[in-house]
Amino acid sequence: GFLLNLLENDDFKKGKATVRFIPEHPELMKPHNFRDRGTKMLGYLADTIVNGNKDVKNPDKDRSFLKPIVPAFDEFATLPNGSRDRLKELGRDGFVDWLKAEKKIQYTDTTFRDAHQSLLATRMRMIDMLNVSKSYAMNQPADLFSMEVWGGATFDVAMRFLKADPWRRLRKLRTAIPNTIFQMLLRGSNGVGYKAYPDNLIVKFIEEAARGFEQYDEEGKVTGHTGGIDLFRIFDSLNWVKNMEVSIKTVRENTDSLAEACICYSGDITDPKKTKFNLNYYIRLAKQLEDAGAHILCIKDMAGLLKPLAATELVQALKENTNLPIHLHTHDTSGIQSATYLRAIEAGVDVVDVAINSLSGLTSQPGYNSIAAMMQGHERENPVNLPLLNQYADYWETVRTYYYPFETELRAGTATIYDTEIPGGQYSNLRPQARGLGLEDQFPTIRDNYSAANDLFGGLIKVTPSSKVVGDMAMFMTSNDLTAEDVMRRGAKLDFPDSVKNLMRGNLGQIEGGFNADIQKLVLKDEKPFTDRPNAHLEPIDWDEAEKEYIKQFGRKPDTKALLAHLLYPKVYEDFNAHREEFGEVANLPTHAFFYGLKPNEEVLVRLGMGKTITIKYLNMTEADAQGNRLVFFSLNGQTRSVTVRDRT
Ligand code: 3PY
Ligand code: ZN
Repeated sequence: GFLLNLLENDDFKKGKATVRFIPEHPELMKPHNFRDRGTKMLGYLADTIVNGNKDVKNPDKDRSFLKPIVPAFDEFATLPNGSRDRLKELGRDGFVDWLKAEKKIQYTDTTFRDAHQSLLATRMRMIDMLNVSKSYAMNQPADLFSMEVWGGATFDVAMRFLKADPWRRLRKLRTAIPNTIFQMLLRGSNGVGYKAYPDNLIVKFIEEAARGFEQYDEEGKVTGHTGGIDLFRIFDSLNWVKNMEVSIKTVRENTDSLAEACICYSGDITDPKKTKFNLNYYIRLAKQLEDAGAHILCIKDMAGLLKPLAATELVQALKENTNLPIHLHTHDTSGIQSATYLRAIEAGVDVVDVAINSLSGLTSQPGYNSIAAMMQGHERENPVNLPLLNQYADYWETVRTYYYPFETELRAGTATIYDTEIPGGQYSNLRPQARGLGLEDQFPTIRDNYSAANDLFGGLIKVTPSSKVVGDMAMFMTSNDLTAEDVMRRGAKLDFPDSVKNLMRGNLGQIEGGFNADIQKLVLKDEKPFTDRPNAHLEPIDWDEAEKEYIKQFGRKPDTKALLAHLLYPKVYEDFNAHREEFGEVANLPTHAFFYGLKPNEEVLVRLGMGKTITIKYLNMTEADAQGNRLVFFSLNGQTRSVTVRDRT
C-alpha cells in the first residue's frame, strides 16, 4: 500500500505535498491505508450499533444531541502570545520571579483534566477538546496562567475506556495550543498509576512528557521537539516527601519545565479537635518541598476541606515561611469554595484553579466565569473577556450532554465532606462502585465507614491511591457488616482487601505519625512491613530487555512513549492495542457515534488524518441469522458497504 496511500491523500492530490511530506507522515508507509482505516471504522460503528459500547450502561435510545458551537476566530490571524511564551522568554527562574511579583490573580483552567475527571468519570474525549482548542488558543478570553490537560486518571481512562492513545492526545493538544502552559498531575512515584513504579520509569516518563514530540526538517531528519508538559504538579498520596523527590529532581535537572510540589490538605487547621494535620505540619511540609527543589508550591485541597478562614491562615503562613509562589487547587464539594478563593486571594495566593462554568462546581473546581466576575473591581482583578468566556461555557454545556451516562449523581453541595474527607474525583465514583457491589442503599453507611477506616489506619492523607485503599476498606466493612470494633476484635481471622495489605506493607510509603501498629499486625499477620521507600524494592527497568519483550508481544518496535504506556499499564495497554488493531483510531469518531453508534440514515464526518475525511452514513441492518450474525449496511463516501457483526445482545 504505500503508493495507494499516497495517491489517495488529499494534500498529495492537491499538489500540497512537498519533499517533507513523506518523512512527516511515516504512517503512509505502513500497511494501514485509508481504505483499511475506513473499513475498521465501519467495523467499530457496526459493532456499536448492534451490541452497544460496553462502557455505556442503559443508553437512552430516544436521546438526541445538539451540535456545540465553537466560538468564532480568525483562522489567519497570528497566534497571540500566552503564558508559555512568557516562560520561554523569562526562563524558569525569571518566570517564578515574575509570578511572585505579579499582583493580578492568575488562573489555571482545569476543564481538560480535573473538571471532567471529577464530574464525568474522566470520560471526556480528545475530539471534544480538540474541536475547541484552536479557537481557545487564538481568542484567549484571558491571560491564562496554565491549562491542566493531562495526567491524573486520564492516562489510564484514555486507554481503558476511550480506546485512545494518551500520548496522541497530548501531541494533538500541544499542536493546537502552543501558546499556553500545559500542566499535568503526576502522582510522584506512582506516576499516572495506582502503585509505586521503579524510579527509572518515572524519570523516563517525565523526560518524555516534557520533551513532547519530534519535529522534522525537509529531509526527514529530527530537528527538535514540540515540548509537551511545561509544568508538573507533583504530589504524594501520603504527603511523604521521599516519594516526590525523584520527580521534583527530574523535572528540575532533566527538563526545562516547572516543578510544582503539593501539600495535600486534609483535616481542618481551624478545628482544635483535628490536631494531626495542623498548621505547623503544613509549614514543615512546605519547607521540605522548597528544600527538595520545588519552583512552585501547591495547596492541593482534593476534597475541598479548606474553609475560607483556614485559607487566610494557611496562605499567610506559607507566604511567611517559604519563598515560593502559591497555587491553590480545590474541589467545590461543599459549595463554599468560592469564598475560600476570595480569602486566599486576599491573603496573597498567586494562582487559583478554576473550571469553565458548565463543567464546574460540586466535585469539580469553582467556576472560572463566575470567579472572574467575582473579581471584577477587586484590586487583584485579572481582566477576563467574560462574554467571550461565556461562549466557551456554552460550548462545553452542549458537549457535556454527550456524556450523560457518566454524570456524577451529586445534586447539591454537602457538608458531610468535612467528616469523610473524600476527594472530589473519588466522591463521584463511590456511588457507582457501591451500586456495582449491590450496596447502593447503604451509601450513608459506606460514608461513615470511610471515616472509620481512616481512623483505623491511623489517620491518612487521602488522595489517589491512598483514598482508594480507604474506599476499599469502607466497602469491605459495609459488605461484611463490620464496625471498626468488629475489625479490631476479629481482625486476626479476616482476609483484608489486597490494597489494604499493600498499604500496611508500606508499598505506598509511610505516614505522618506511623500506621496504627495494632491494625498493621491484624492485616499483615506474620509479614514484616517495609519502613523505607517503596521504590527501593523495585527492580529498575532494563530498557533493552523491555523493548525486546514489547517486540515479542506486539510484533513491532515501539517508540519510548508506547513502551512507557505498556510498562505503566501492561494489561490495559494490551487490550487497547488489540482494539486499535481491530478498529483503528476510534478517537477520531464524534463522541455520540463512539458511545451510542448511529441511528438509521444518520451521517457522520470522520477525519482519518492529514486532511482526509470520510462520510459515513448508517443505512440499516438485517435480522440475525441462525448463527446470530447481522449484516450492517453503510454508505461510505456514497458507496454502499456492509459489515458482518455477531449480535451478542
Ligand atoms: C488524581 O490523582 O487523579 C487526582 O485527581 C487526585 O486528586
Ligand atoms: Zn483535584
